Amino acid sequence: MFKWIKDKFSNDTKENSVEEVKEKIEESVLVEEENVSEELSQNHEAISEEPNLDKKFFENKESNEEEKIIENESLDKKAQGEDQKFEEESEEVEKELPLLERLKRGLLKTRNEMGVKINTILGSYVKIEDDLLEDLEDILISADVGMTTTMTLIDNLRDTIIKNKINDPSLVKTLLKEEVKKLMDKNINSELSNKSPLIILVIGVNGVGKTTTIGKLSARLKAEGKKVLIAAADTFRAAAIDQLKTWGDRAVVEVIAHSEGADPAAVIFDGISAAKSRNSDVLICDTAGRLHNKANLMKELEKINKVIDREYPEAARENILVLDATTGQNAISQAKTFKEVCNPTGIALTKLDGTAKGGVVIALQSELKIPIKLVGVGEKIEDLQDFNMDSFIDAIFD
Ligand SMILES: Nc1nc2c(ncn2[C@@H]2O[C@H](COP(=O)(O)OP(=O)(O)OP(=O)(O)O)[C@@H](O)[C@H]2O)c(=O)[nH]1
Ligand SMILES: [Mg+2]
Repeated sequence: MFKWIKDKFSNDTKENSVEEVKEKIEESVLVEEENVSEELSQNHEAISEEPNLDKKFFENKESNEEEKIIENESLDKKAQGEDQKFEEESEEVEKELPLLERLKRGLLKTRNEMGVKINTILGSYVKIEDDLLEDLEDILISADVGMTTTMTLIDNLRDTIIKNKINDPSLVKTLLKEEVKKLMDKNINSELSNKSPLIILVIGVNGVGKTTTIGKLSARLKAEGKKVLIAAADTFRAAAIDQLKTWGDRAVVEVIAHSEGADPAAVIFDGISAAKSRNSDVLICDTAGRLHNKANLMKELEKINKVIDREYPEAARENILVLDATTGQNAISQAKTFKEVCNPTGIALTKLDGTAKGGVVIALQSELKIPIKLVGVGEKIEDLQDFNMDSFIDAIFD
């Protein structure tokens, strides 16, 4: 493969053996992890610098026993107060993290798999040659970019390198990022509809993060000043309804629910009536992930769509397909199945914080042409972000 490069450049340009390159990658991943934990501990130190309670306690050792007991009690109280203050401040620091920093932290595992490894590989070559592109190919595949997308990316990159007579490995990453953006289609619309009234139907197999995403999304839309309502149309089990109500409480958003086993279309019907009478901007509908097979899924979604079309034709629609990034290429096959039975208008990709398989984003958007609209980078209410292609690519490649 890549014979052209072999012919073009001599093989003795490669400085390191494959073993040395592997060692370098491992080293740089370790260094990266150490840097991050050092950064976090510095943050914590900054918060807990003051006051030194142990020191204060020992300074009081001259006082009598009674005083000591009183002193101890008050120190205990103070320490408890400080602990609580510390926790609150830590949370504040977390909340105040700029969006980009939060995204970068959530994508750290993927970045170690891609950006850090790519830097090491590129640093180990003095010229662009056959093996360099093969090493890049391996990295992309191991970050779950997928075989088809990886081959297309590397082929396009090779063409650009030949066409522009590029020979400097340090330029390869910028070129690769550009190729990724082209393949993902810069012009695809990643924005969640801003229309009102809007119905967001949230679909996806079980456990991918539908309910959690609904909770986070309602809080966000509410913070933007929208009137939000949730319909608990996952009636498969009582716990699902309770879980949604808990999220509704957290986000301070009303949840329209029936009991376990009720007809999901009837819940949506009630949700629409409530949304109309309350003049809501957005109605978000949870759906069941346990539909076992495509025929059942199709039947249920058809019924729900019929109710929406009949009862709320004036409402704008979003069908958000939730996919779990930790399942890597499996997420692609789920997206293909859903694309056959309904019309997903966007993808919410969850659990990116827990995986090095974030490269799946590239394959999802370029192969299926469904825009990624939301990304989940943690379990907290504020860990849902709008998908911004440039920030995302910078976060995983740099
Ligand atoms: N780390 C992490 N965990 C997440 C994220 N999104 C969801 N989860 C977790 O994934 C698990 C499943 O989430 P749910 O929201 O219950 O998933 P669901 O799709 O509604 O599942 P069913 O109702 O069973 O179909 C929960 O433990 C969530 O906390 C995320 O972005 N990051
Ligand atoms: Mg659920």
